[in-house]
Amino acid sequence: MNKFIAVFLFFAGLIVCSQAAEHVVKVGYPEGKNLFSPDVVNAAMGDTVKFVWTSGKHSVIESDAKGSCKTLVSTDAFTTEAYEAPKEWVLDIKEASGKKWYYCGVGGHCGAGMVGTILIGAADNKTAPADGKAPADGKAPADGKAPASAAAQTYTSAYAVTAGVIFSSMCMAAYML
Ligand SMILES: [Cu+2]
Repeated sequence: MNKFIAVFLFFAGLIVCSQAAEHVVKVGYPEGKNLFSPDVVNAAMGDTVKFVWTSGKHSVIESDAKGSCKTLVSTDAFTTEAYEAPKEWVLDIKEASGKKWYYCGVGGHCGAGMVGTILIGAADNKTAPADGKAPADGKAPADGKAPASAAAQTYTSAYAVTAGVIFSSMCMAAYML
């Protein structure tokens, strides 16, 4: 393994990551109660959240607070009709940061906990360093400067390759999910 491979892997990961991700939220009754699954999604600007009705009749209505069953009063608020499965509805994330909450407007569902949250621009599961430097907690130099010895250089390469591989696979996994 050499630095070229590390750099290649890192940028491959970056390219995959810079593409918009699609987050799927199941809408229905998959686990013994009406719910959105997952009920919390981490999204970034340009991503989409695809709601997939799996069973029953449900709607997706933007609410005014976490866990709230009250419709957000805003011209930008999103809302759907009450659809029956199978149905798909896609929400585009146009904001750089913030939170969106939503609930199901079908009788009794929200009160029973059919609510969801979209966290936009929040820290998510991309743990690899964004600047491409090796992690500071390992044996690689914490300041990111070129190491003085060949042994240290090997460590830097190994960390960069590891970070590149982890970063790439996490991003690809996130992209494919
Ligand atoms: Cu519902």
